[in-house]
Amino acid sequence: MKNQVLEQFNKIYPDASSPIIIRSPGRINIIGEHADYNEGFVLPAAIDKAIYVAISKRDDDEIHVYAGDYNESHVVHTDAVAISEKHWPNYILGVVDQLQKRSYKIAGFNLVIDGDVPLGAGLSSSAAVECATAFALNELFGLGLTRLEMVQIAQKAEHTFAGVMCGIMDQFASMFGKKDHVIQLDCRSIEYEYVPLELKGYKILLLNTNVKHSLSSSAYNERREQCEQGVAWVREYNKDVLSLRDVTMQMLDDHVLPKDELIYKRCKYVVEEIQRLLQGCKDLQHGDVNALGKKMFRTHEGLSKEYEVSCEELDFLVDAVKDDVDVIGARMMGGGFGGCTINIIKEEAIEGIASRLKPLYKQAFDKDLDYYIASIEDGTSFVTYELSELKSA
Ligand code: GAF
Repeated sequence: MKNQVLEQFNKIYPDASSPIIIRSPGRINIIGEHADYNEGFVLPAAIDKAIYVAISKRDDDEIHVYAGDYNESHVVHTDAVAISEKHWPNYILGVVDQLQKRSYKIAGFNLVIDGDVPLGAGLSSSAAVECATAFALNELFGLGLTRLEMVQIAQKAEHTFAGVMCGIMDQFASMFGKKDHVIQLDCRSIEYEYVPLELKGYKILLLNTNVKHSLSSSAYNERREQCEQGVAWVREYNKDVLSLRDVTMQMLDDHVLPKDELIYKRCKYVVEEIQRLLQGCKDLQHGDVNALGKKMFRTHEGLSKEYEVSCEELDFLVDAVKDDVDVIGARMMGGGFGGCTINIIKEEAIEGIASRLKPLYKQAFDKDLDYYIASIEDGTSFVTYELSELKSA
C-alpha cells in the first residue's frame, strides 16, 4: 500500500515536496455495539486493513486532495472549505473545518488517500480517513494536538460533514489501537484499558455481506434519538440519570414501556448490551472465550430483533454458523444495515466454513461473500520510507 500511495503522489503532484505518510487502520468491535453514544463500554481493536495518506505542504492556500479508490481529485481554497457533493472529500475537509473552527491555521497542502479497508463494510473506513487526516495535518502544521484531541476532532468531522451522529468508538480504536490487544473503553469517562486478545487456537473471521450500509445514516441518527427519548422519560422521575448507562431494566419497565413499546425495545437492547459487555470483558480476562462467544450471539439477537439494525444478509450469515461447533461466537458488527459479521472461529475450520458459505450465500442473495481474517494491529502512525523509494515510485 505504501508504494502505491507514493506512486500516486508522484504522479498526481510531480513537483511537490516529499510527503509524509500516515497509516490509520479500520477496526473491529468484539462486543458493545451501539453502546458508545449511550455512554456505555465498547471493546474494539484496530486491524491490519488501513487507510494511507501521503501529504506535503504547498506554497499557496489551496487544498488539493486525490482519492485512489475513486481516481478523483478535489480542489478547494482554505478559505472556502465546505461540504462537497462528491462525498468522499468530506471526511478530509470535515477535519480541516474542525481545525479551522478551533482557530488552527491550515495552509495549502497536497494529499493522496488510498487504502485497503473495504468501503461501506462496517470496518470504519471513514473514521480511518478522518484520523489519518487529523494526524497528518497535526504533523504537517505542528499543531501540537494530543491523540485524544485528534479523535474528538475526527468524530466531530463525521457529525458535521458526513451527517452521522456517531459515538467515539471508531475514531478512538483507529487512533489508539495496540497490536494484539482490544481496548476496553468507557465511553463516558474515556478511560481505557488494553486487554490482550488471546483466542487460543481461534481467529477472528470477518464475513463481508457486500451490502453497503448506505442507507444507514438516517436510521443511525434515529436510533440515537430514540435512546435519548428513553432517557428523557426516565429523567422525569430521576434527575441523576444522564444516559442509558445509568438506566436499569426496572426504570425502563416503569417509565418507558407504558409510553412507547418501540422506544422501550431500543433502550432494552442498549441497557442489556452495556451489562453484557462488562461480563464479556470478565470472560476475556478469565480466558473463557466460549462464554464470550455466546454473548456475541445474544448481541446479534438484540441488534436484529430489538434494535433492528441488521438485514437479511447479516442474519443469514449468523444463522448459518450458529450451530457450527467450530464457531463459538458471531454477530453483525458496527452501525448495521450491511457490512460484516464478526466470527470467532477455530483456525483450522476457516477455509472449510468459507467454502461452505460462499455458494449458499450466492444462491440466497445473488451476491458474493468475501472473507478476511483480521489480525490486531497498532493504531494511527507514521509510515517511514527511504527517499530512494519515493524517487523510484
Ligand atoms: C458506527 C458508529 F460510528 C460508532 O460510533 C458506533 O456507534 C457503531 O456504529 C455501533 O456500535 O460504527
